[in-house]
Amino acid sequence: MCNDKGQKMIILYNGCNERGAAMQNTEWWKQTVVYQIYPRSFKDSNGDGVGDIPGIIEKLDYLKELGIGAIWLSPVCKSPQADNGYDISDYQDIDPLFGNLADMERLIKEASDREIRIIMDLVLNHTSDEHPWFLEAKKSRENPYHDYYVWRDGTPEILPNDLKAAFGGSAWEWVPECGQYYLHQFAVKQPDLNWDNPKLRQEIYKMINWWIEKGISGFRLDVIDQIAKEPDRKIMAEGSRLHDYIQEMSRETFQRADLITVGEAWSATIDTAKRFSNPDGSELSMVFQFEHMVLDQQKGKEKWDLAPLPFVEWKKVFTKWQQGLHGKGWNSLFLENHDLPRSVSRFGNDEEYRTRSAKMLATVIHGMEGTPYIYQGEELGMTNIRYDIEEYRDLETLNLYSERLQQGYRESEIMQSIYAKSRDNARTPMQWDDSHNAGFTTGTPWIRCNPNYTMIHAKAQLIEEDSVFHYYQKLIHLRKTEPVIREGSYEPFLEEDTDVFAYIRRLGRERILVICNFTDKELYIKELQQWEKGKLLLGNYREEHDRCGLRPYEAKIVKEDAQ
Ligand code: TEU
Repeated sequence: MCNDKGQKMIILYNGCNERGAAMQNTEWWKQTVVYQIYPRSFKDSNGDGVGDIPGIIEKLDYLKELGIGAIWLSPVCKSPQADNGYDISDYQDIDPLFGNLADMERLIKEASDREIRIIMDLVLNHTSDEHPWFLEAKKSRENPYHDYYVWRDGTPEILPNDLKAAFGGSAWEWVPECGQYYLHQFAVKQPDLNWDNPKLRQEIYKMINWWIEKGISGFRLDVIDQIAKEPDRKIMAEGSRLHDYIQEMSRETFQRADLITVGEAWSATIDTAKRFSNPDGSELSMVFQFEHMVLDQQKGKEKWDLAPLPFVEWKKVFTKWQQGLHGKGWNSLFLENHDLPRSVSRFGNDEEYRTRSAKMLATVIHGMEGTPYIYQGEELGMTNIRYDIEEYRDLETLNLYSERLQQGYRESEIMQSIYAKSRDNARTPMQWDDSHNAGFTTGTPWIRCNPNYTMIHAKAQLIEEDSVFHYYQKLIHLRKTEPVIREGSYEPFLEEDTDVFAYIRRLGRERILVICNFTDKELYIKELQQWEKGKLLLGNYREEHDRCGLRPYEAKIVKEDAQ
């Protein structure tokens, strides 16, 4: 059997891929909406305070009702949890915190019964330092696993170079048994794998194929642009062999089935994204790029160095990606994930206009070309949190706090950065109902619930016709029924306007306008007169009173059949 990329496909198992035969030649992942679950914060089924796989199974009907077609599951493999699962010690087993392999198999089956596919998070740049490969590797230079990791000579006093780790401190850690340093781009407990070793690469491919055979429909590839690092040249992302490795991995694994693959690539540019998401299928389906996520910080500094969002520039980043990949690659569309703050707190108004602005932000993203990703709780308009420093759990936040204190920053200033950008903003427990601990757990949650769960929760939103949840449901439905939203070209509208985000999508004779007011002011847009005859497909106010008017945080999608 061949897909439309002309590649041979082997259907390996009974699951969505086989059942959905009609979808096989249509790149199903261009037609679907993905929902990201951060398992530890989603739903706890056994009262230990940590979300788990049986908890996810309990909530599949909720996700079915929302209308999503796939779940991206943040890591559930065995892990000491130094970085909440992004430090894997066994790729082929489930961490007991989350359940066991039988639970995972049941999840795949139960999701498939509801036409929902499971996308696993593959962390291939590094393992845990407790992975058996690393336990062997650090025994001696002669150990057969030594070369699975990245080592450099030095002395305890002299580091190989001044490379820094993403979570603070040097990227090099000394191992006296070997008389060498190992590289860790992230925490000390996350040693980097050496992709230049062909045996390691084969072990990884074997493991990926094992998961494909279990019925996994795709993979999100953690920091995939960093696997081909060249630490001596201080090149961490986009090393010279990166695309060779991705193409080899794709040939040996992904191309054997009809999968979705999305690589996390902070370094991606339009040019590299065209390679990553080449329509010939030689690499991945798409990447997560972050250009729209790094503008509200001071130029050349870190995310903690806050700056107001340059709105017009932000819109232009979207235009660049929408136009740059049209017909030449594929975009992922998102405003949130488990590493980012809540979008309604960041780009909207999480007080008076929370509901309205959450819907408005959803409209901006879901009107574009690409595959939209919803992060758990985004569909409820969940907001950022402010904890005392002792209550934060994320190692990045905690390291930053002590590092900046040492550097002489004022505590209040550090806390402002943490309130705005800490990864824990997105990691508070999912708000299911207004019972104790938001219906997330019967025990003590691993991280405190956002106290606003008494007001913001799924139970109420499932009842309330006008809820953020139901608005997302409508957007997902619209994407299914309107080819122009899935495939149309993109053209900015009112590009220099400092209050309004608007664009036009075109496909054949059809065109739609997406227009969103990013302020709490009433606006009059005379250019909307040209759209007077159009039909309002969706809006976030009950009724439209004036085609040219935009109320606070109003969003509209208007469709017109061109003459
Ligand atoms: O994130 C990669 C990454 O670069 C982030 O750590 C990012 O720099 C940071 O969140 C922004 O401040 C991936 C995972 O998504 C993240 O959860 C992991 O901690 C990281 O890789 C290491 O595996």
